[in-house]
Amino acid sequence: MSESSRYHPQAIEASWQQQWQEQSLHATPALQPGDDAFYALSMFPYPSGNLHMGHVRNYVITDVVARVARLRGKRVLHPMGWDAFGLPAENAAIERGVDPGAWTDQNIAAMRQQLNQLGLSIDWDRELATCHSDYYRWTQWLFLQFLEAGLAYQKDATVNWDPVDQTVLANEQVDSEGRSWRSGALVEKRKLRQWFLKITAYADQLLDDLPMLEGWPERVRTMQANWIGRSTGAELSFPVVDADGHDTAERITVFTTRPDTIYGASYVVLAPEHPLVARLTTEEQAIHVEAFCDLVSRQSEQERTADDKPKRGVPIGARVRNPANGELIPLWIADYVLAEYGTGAVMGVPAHDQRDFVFARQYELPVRQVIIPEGSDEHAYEGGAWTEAGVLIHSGRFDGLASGEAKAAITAAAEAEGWGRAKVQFRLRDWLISRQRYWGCPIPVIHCDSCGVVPVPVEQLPVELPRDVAFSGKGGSPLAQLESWWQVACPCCGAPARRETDTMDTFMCSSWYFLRYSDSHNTALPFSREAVDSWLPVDQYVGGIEHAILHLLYSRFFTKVLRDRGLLGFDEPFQRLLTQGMVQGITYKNPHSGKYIAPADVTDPTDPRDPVTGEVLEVFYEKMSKSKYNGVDPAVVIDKYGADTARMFILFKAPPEKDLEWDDADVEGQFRFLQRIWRQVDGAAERGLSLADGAGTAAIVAGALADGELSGDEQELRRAVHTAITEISDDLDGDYQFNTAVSELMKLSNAMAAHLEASRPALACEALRTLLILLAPFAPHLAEELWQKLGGRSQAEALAGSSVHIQSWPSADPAALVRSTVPLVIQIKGKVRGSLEVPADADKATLEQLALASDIATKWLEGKAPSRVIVVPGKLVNLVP
Ligand code: ANZ
Ligand code: ZN
Repeated sequence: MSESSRYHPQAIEASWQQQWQEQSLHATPALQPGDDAFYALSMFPYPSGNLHMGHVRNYVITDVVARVARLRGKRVLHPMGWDAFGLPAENAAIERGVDPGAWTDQNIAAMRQQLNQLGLSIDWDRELATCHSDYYRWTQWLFLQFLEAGLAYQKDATVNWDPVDQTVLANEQVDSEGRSWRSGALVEKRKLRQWFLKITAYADQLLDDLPMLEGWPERVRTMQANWIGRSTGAELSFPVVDADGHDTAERITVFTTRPDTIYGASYVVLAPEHPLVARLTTEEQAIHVEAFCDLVSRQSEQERTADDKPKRGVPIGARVRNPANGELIPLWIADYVLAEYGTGAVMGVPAHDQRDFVFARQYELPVRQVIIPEGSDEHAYEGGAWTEAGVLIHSGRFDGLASGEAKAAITAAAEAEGWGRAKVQFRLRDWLISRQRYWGCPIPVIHCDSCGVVPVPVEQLPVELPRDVAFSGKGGSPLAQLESWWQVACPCCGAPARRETDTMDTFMCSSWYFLRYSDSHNTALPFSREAVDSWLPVDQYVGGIEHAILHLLYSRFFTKVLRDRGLLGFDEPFQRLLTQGMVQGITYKNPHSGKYIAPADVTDPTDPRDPVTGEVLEVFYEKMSKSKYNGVDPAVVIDKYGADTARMFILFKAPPEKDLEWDDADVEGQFRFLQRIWRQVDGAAERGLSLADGAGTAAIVAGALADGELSGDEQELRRAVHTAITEISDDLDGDYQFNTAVSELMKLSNAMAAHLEASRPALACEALRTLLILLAPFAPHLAEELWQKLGGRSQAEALAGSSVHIQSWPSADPAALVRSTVPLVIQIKGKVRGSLEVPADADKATLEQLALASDIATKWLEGKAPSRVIVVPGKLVNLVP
């Protein structure tokens, strides 16, 4: 084989990338009314400077989606950008004295180049970086929209303070042990004035619209629903009584989802942080209460509420009156009641709530059953709380009601008698968006002693980050230390005022970037209504499950607020969501020392041992990470095999939403498959086949099919081609089963190996052409190179109008899928002697005639008529002499 006919990805990939770029092949088309628009979007990366396999998988999946949509005639928007604010740049500034902006831009340049090596069909003209002022001026503009709508406000809040990073953390950034997700430091509680967005005002909509998102994984919708956590119930008030049992002016209001159980309340319990605790604690209990509060303040929320942790508490000495039955019951504080949820107070109903049950057993509080299962006795709760619905007992005038009805009846009574009201409670809190850090989007307000909070006038945006900043890493935000920056005149009254020095949570920047892509060069607005409405909602969003809650929830919130401000005209930003699985690497671990060993240090993979101690190692697959030495560098794979092989492997190895185990042998396998395709197509081109031969395919096929002139090989080949079209089209519809699509390509290639050479040029050409178009989304460089070869063009010749990537997705010919002939086995006296191709629809008589007329019959019956003929249609004819 000549050297020129070998597959060398390194020789073709970079030059095709360059040519596509020069031809603007991936430019976003202008949309005309009635165009079929398709918006394919990957979650944009943080520019760490290094592309890892998780990124590669994410972007390759989206790229195939975008390429398939283009081939199917859609007008495609496939952009990319950078989630570029955040702590790493600032930490680099503190540790190494580099400028965060310059550091980030370098990383962006490096990653853009790595992305380009993958052959992604991205429209780089729409690239954005959230840290550039031409982007963040609009983040600030949008913040002012929230402020104007009354959806941004300041309040004092007990916040999580990371003493190492010197910043406030959101609850989600604190792990189950109360440590910072980033620095690992034990998080402290501090009271600080913070900015919030009122996402709770949209809690109902964010929940109620979830069923609309049919193209989202069920799991993600459930996670969002749980995060929002809507509970329907009531607030009920228990008057505090004095030592004589008379009502005082003080009352404790509890939130309950089970007002039907109020007759079973045997105590009321407050969160230790509840504001009434200090006032209501009696002298005798004071030291116990103080000690207990101190203990609880050192526990994390997770520790306090975990099901398997013991529930602890102390009585504070006071008593309250049950407003339903007048009973006097004790007031406690306990760790399992949280100050932040509901009213921070709970009525304890041990018979019907498991936590209360455990608590009551521990402190010998009464357990009184007030709900019984229909038709059962009163002791159903023994061993645990009865939490199901049932019928009320020991509940005075409500006895005999079903618990569902009783909820309504008791709430109505409470409302009528002034001791309660219906209440819907959400777990969702308002979104704390302020950060005391430099490398973020400045919050565009000014604080004036006489005017209060004054928005920075729109024409003064952006509020730019100053560059002359000292990064000591100590004492909070560098902006707060830069007097020259924060000292300004009040835009209202001109008096000396103070610029806000907090910056925004980076989730603010990522809550609207997908809108900006629709109109990324707009200098008058973040986006025009026309552009955003014509491209959005995003048709397919692809990203990691780690963003299942916050990023997606915040983006949905932004969308709804901007819709209500008249800035856009749709309810949900992302029509379909694909959460791709992890990329896992082979991992070696010494089970005794717990140390991870790099695969390169394992000399014999069939008997993996610790290179130092000789101990036998554990071997398993786990998400690739630096600390486990199990990562595979995309650049190394591309250098060795090319981007097309990397893409094919990633797509073939597992369905996109499942975890993928990186396996070198399988990568090698994909490389060999591409090599084989190269040989098949290149071989055909050398035999003189050209795309031009395909021109008459339709005519030939139509004529030939009519009078049955396609040879067996030609029929087989056509069937394989049209089966591949049918199956791959199916695999790419909606669910994106790329792995089975690649298997279908393999089957087609096998059929070509068997039948291509024996088929006439028009049919061979149809097969080659189809193979390359179907392959193009997966292995874009190889498909282009071979397409041009078959087209008789060299790489240097103009690509315009001829690229494989601007062809049309083929449609299957149903006639080709039908077998017109089938094999018929001929037996002589029950022994198989050969077979015949016969028309698939031949009847018994015809089959008998064909069998008798065959060479096999002539040879074995020696001209005599058989004594008996047995015909099994579709299978065999047995001739008995
Ligand atoms: C009495 C009761 C009786 C309750 C019963 C449940 C079962 P969700 O569904 O999560 O909203 N609760 C209320 N505020 C609380 C707080 N700040 N900390 C801890 N627990 C709190 O749960 C609502 C239920 O959780 C409420 O209904 C209350 O206990 C408890 F048979 O009230 B229930
Ligand atoms: Zn003022």
